[in-house]
Amino acid sequence: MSQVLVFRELQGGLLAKLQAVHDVTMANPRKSEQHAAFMAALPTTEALIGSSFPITGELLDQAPRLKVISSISVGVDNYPLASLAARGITLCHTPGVLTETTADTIFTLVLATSRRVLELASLVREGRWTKNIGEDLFGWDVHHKTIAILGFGRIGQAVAQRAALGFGMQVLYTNTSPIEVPGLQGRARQVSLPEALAGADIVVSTLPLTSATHRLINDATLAQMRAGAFFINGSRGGIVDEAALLRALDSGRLRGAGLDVFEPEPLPFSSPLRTHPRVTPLPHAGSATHETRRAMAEMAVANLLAVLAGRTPAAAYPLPAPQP
Ligand code: 8YV
Repeated sequence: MSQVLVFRELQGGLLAKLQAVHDVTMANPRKSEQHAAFMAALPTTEALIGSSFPITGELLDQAPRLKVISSISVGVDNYPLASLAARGITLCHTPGVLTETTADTIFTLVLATSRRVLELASLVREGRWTKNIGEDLFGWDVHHKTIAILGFGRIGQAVAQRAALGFGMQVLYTNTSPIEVPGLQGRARQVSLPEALAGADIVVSTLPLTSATHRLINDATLAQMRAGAFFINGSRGGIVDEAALLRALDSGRLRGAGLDVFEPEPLPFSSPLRTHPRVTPLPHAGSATHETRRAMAEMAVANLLAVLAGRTPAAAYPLPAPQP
């Protein structure tokens, strides 16, 4: 029996599955009333499971018995990878199970932003639809346009399939190497970042947040985008310099932005992005369907149980080799 600390709520049944074999403490440190309990449990904790909370090297210093972190997420930017490697702590995550759902969300933002869905819905809901809509409310076509996908992992490839096979779009993508995606032969082309930015009507980020991608979307890269382009962020808020994005939107250089992620999150009430007329905002809902979040939690629990039982988990994240 191991000491397990659950730091994000688990759907019914999954907590009981952990409690059947381990000594489980539930404390979500993002909730002020539970933060002290989270910190108090760390010294004896052997396993962590949860998401959406930064586990720092300083926190790891408080958890000398920690063997494994099972993240209910595919992204691992909330974890100090080098510190985990140095301490021999296993990190598990949940790739694959959220790919299609997150790609659906991203393409929802592509369509909603290009076709100005929020503005049109507000017209109806606020009782302002009193005549046929005019050019001032027209959107822009998505079908058969060119989309650039920054980052071509599972989610980027799933977005490409939706774009090319569903909407007849030309796909440009950036990646460390060319990738053949089923059904996309000849419809998707690997290009450099400048070529992607200059060549697309719609630029989509599915990039992980790393030191190399932090603030990648900034004044300089936004200036490389086509005038009238759209930018969609379905990965991490830290990839965008939000002040630069606002400048590009206010100048009209960008026709619109669809944003599922921000920095920080939740998006502060004071942020101009919250109400900007050219922005379609979502609350980090990429994987937020009943089916997918259940599948993610089930995978994370299975990963944790496997590691604690001395078995190989389905999805251990490949940590960098410990530095000498
Ligand atoms: C997570 C995410 O589902 O998987 C990720 O990396 O960003 C989200 O889709 C979220 O952190 C809740 O677990």
